[in-house]
Amino acid sequence: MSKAIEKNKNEYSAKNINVLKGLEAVRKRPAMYIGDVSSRGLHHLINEVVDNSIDEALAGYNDRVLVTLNKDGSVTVEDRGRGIPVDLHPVEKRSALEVVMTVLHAGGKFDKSSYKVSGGLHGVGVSVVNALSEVLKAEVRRDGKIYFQEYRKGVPVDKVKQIGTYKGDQTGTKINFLPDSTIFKTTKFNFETVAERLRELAYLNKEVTMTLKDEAEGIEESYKFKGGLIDFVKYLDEQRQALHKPIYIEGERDNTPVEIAFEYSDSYSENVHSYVNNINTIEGGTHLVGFRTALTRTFNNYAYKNGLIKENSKITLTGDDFREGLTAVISVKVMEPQFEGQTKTKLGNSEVKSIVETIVGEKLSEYLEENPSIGKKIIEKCMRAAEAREAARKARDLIRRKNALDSLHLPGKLADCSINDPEHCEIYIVEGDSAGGSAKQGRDRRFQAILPIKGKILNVEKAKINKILENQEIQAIISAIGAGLGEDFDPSKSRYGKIILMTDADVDGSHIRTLLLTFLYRHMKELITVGKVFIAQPPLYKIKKGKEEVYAYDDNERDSIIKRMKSESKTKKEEVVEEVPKLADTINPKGILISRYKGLGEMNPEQLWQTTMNPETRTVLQVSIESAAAADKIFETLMGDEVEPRREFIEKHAKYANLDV
Ligand code: 0RA
Repeated sequence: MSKAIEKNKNEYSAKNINVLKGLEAVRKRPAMYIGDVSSRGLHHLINEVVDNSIDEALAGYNDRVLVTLNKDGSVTVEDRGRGIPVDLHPVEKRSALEVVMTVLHAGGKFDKSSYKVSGGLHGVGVSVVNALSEVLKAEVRRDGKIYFQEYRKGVPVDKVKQIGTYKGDQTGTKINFLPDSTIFKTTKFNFETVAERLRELAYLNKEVTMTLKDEAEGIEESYKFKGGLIDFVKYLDEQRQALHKPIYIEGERDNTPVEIAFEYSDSYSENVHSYVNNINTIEGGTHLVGFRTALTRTFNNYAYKNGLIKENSKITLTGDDFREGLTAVISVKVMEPQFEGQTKTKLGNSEVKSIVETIVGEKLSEYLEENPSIGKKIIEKCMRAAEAREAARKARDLIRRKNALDSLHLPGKLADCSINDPEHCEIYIVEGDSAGGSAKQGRDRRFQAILPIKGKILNVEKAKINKILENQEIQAIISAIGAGLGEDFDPSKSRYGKIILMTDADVDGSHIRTLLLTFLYRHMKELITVGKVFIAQPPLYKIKKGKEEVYAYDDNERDSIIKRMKSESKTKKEEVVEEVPKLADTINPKGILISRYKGLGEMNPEQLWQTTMNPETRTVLQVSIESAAAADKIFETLMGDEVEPRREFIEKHAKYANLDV
């Protein structure tokens, strides 16, 4: 064997060891790479592959992405990009395809001159998907040939092989993977969750058609929006009355393309969604600051120049006035994005602020010169907002003077906890005084506080801010949490580390929960983005057989408990017969008593503690915003004026599927 070959061989095996180490690291601590191993992390696998296909689209080489949820539980993602390169990688000494699929962060090693998707959990690389898959198959069409490689838990089964040729010039990549069930808590994909992301990507990349197929259900949906962000804004405002057609701004400076669509509607809330390299920057950042600054300055200049605000008038329009009723989508592409914040979804690059500010300033001024009637309408709307803001300030001052909002004067109904360490304290906001009473008795008073809420709180989606602030229940929530409200809201001042909503498992209960969530979402949003809001899960059934008493939290669990009890009865037949009570109609023949809890009030304090409040044994669902746009849409649909879309929505979703609760 010649020296050169020997050296290569050594190099090759050294690389192999590194690869195995890399894959092992991912499998050992998957959460480091994909956030968690719940349903959310599972769905990140699809996002990761799709992001790569979208990268090809951004580079101008792909117009179609097809995602298939297969019957065997695997997922296939196909695109019409350039195809992952297959030639021998000069440094790694093996096929580039194998490198991309097995080496962590190999994407970066291929001088792809597109915009990096490295925000939050995105951009970790397809090798992470490979490492977390029982089986992954990659098929590449490139230079007239079809190449293939298969992997098990990230390790190649064989070398990259040519398995055929194709006619025409349609290059592309097809990746099929089966998530590793020993890693993920669940391996069941949710059609709606995947659809939500593909729809979002279709709005953000108007040239791409996204298709989602569910083979088991036989459903297929395609998303393609010629209007791009304009269509996105229209969709967000579907159930609001728009004041004008969306305003569209597009421009590029220093290699940073900026695209924005916005409109004003009759709503009181602001619905602004920002993206960097297709990643939803839920915490905002410099691109958003640039947009807001330009909006305020340009509209104010326009208003004064055209005599819409008199020089001597008392009204000054502030940033807040231009935000009321504003629906906007901002999408920028940044070469080296820096992501900051709690969830790494806040753009930090300072240069982006002035880029966006300049582009919006120029283009919006031009637009207003050409569309004076729309300009006038918007200014008038903002003047009304300024007046309402003044009224709200007065209302707030009035209530403040009564000390109704501060935490020095806690609401009488609140049973506070005894320790004074927010991190370890939690507050249960409970529907109804009777359940509130049980919760107060059942709780661990050292760290659990209880705030009972009477009936349905105000629908904040439909009320003006002064009405919201006058509402007693809302005042109680604000002062108990103690972190202020709206612009003054400071999540670090929250008196509790967990805000847990506990409502009945019926229609009214779910309505009250939605009202509470809407309030928190609109006025204390950071509590949700930092993951402090939870939903308690009381059991739906109590199942009793003899001395054994178990709780079931859904119908499936109920059925499997009954099945187990029945099979146990078969083995001890005589004992069961003895125990069958006379009231046979409430009890099934095997002596199993099933009672359905209608409300929290039906449980005594001890039961409530045991099933729903004991941190050792309870389940609480964390409310998260995977996509702020989807969350907005949910609240608007559930709380808005129109009845028909709400009915349709509830029928379709039944639960808060998109909120990922
Ligand atoms: C590395 C380099 C290039 C493209 C890709 C990877 C790529 C990855 C995936 C994953 C799914 N679809 C994909 N398509 C492409 C650049 C290719 C070139 O320069 O020709």
